[in-house]
Amino acid sequence: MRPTDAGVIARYRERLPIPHNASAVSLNEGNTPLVRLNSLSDDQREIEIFAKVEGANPTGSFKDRGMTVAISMAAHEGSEAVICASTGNTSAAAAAYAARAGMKAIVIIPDGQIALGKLAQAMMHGARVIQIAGNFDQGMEIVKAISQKAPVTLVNSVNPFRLHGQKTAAFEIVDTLLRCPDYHFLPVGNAGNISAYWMGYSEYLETGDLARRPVMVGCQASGAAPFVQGTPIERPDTIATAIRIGKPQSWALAQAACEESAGWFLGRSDEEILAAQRHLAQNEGIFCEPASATSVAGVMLALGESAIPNGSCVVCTLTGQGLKDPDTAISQCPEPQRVSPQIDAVHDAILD
Ligand code: AN7
Repeated sequence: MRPTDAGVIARYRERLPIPHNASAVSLNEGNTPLVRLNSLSDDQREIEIFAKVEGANPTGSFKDRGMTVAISMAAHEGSEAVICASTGNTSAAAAAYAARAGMKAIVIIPDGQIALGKLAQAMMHGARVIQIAGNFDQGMEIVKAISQKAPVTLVNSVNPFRLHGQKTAAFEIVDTLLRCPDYHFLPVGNAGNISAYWMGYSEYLETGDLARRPVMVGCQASGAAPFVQGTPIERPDTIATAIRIGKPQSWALAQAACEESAGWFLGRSDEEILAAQRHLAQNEGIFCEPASATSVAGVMLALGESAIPNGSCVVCTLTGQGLKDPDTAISQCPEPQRVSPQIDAVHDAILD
């Protein structure tokens, strides 16, 4: 593959609603690793568990798949500026792809509730960063209103091109496994991604590339679990700031994905989410951000409840890279030992 042939638009263009004369604004996103989780797979029960490692995307999250399509279309339509509300990853991706397209990015973030790496990305890519003394849901209402009256393109996942880009992750999973997973677990915040995966699996079903679709399991943080509670919530709270969302924009689509697939939503506590994050880091060598570990915490719960039948193939999406949130990582690990710079001192310390 030549470098110019990489990226989700180049690889799946015929399945995306993009005019032939629109050029791709791409950072060669997609084609992310599907890694077998050996510590959770069970040979005796013939349960195979895979992680789709979306942190391997150019800006470190799955948002790049949707952003390449949304920004390419915004550029094609002559837009000079894009806007989004974000818990962090959307703002990082919007800022990067807008920079590549020569467009202005405006990002609205909740004050003090965004992981440091994501803030660094938005700032470094030159976005106009506006912090509001409110949460993501309030930011979402503001950007929807502004994009109605100002000449800026909204690039949150209510922009349909975002979901079309993100559905390519489902295509890649099927193209790699050469089969349909039986179960697909993923973290749910604003609910765009679960809707996009369902769209992807459904399109493969329509074109005969699949004979059936997986059961979709949406995993939320207990403190920010509107789908589990069955109603939007006013004050979502979780250490997994990426999914600190109480009023998901793609509610109906996500609900439909869950119902049509005979799936379910589940909630996991912050402690369980962090335990899953550490488990992946320490047993699989995969460093994902806390929100992403929610899908694995969900798989662990389902395995414990025997909700996964023997012989199942399970995929969980790890939506973002662990380096995005160094504070949360460091705060749950023992401090590095300090010793004097002498052979004996270091020797004693490591044998301790
Ligand atoms: C790592 O960046 O909503 O259910 O503004 O960053 O499609 O919202 C991030 C969401 C999961 C939830 N994992 O996906 C934003 C934003 C990570 C995320 C989700 C997000 P959706």
